[in-house]
Amino acid sequence: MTDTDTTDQVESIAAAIDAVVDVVARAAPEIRSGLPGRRVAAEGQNPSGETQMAADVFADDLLCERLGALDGVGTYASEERETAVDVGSGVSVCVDPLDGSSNLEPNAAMGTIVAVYDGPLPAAGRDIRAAAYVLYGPITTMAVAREGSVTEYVIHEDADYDVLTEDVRLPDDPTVYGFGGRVPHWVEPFEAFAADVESDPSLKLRYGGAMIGDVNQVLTYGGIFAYPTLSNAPEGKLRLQFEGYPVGYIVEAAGGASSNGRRSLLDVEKDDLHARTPVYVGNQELIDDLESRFAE
Ligand code: FBP
Repeated sequence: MTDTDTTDQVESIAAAIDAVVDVVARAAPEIRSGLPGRRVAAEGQNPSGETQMAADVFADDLLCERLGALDGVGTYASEERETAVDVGSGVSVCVDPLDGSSNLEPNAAMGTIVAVYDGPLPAAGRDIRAAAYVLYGPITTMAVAREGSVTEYVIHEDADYDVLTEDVRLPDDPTVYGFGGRVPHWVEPFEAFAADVESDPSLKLRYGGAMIGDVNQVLTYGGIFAYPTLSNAPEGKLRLQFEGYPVGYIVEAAGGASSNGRRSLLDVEKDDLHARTPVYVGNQELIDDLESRFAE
């Protein structure tokens, strides 16, 4: 909440967040059970020029309908649509309906990411009031960050959900890392950092190709996830409003750190709804080390 928000505004934002989280949790089993027949490319591309799967479109339509119907939600935006949809008045909700949908064909983990902003889109990182992700792994779980702490839930097939862990914290001793992008496209500061990480005997590679799966490993075991700046794509691959801000907010609320290479992801500002950013999240000391390489 901002310093100028009145008690009524604070309460209505909190109620909107409760409702958004509930809708996403209850939609998760439906999204999951809708996947088997939708492992095929849809006709269009998303605004970032990537091929959409039928499952991306299905999850986006379902979440737009359900979240857009909530009192207290003013705007719905998704990675799968060019422009935001005006759905009433209240918070702005940004969704990546199926993060890592290229994992559908090999049947590997995927996620749904949601960010709630108190302000118009594109929002600033510090406008974020809550973020959550669903992880479709062997079981369906959901991590929700709000007011500086993260709660993990298990979502059952009947769409009920229970708390698994309150106040999720990154372990102090990191053990895993996962870095995206083709290695020949890594730039020198990141290459040097990655070489040190790879030769550290306390760390091992765990990369699954869906950010939510990879970030959840970092939350569970401690470590670092990166989709770095690349020589052929200086802003990397991931999108700030839909992926960078929410994942940065979640990892910071769990006691970790986030960065675009120079500053917290929450302090990165871009004026395009679909802007990209390099993403580095994990234990504070690893992010500090990473940032020191880009400062040299
Ligand atoms: P989508 O949102 O289009 O699924 O792309 C995001 C993503 O799948 C992330 O979840 C993941 O970290 C990254 O792309 C993987 O990219 P790559 O295939 O280059 O490793």
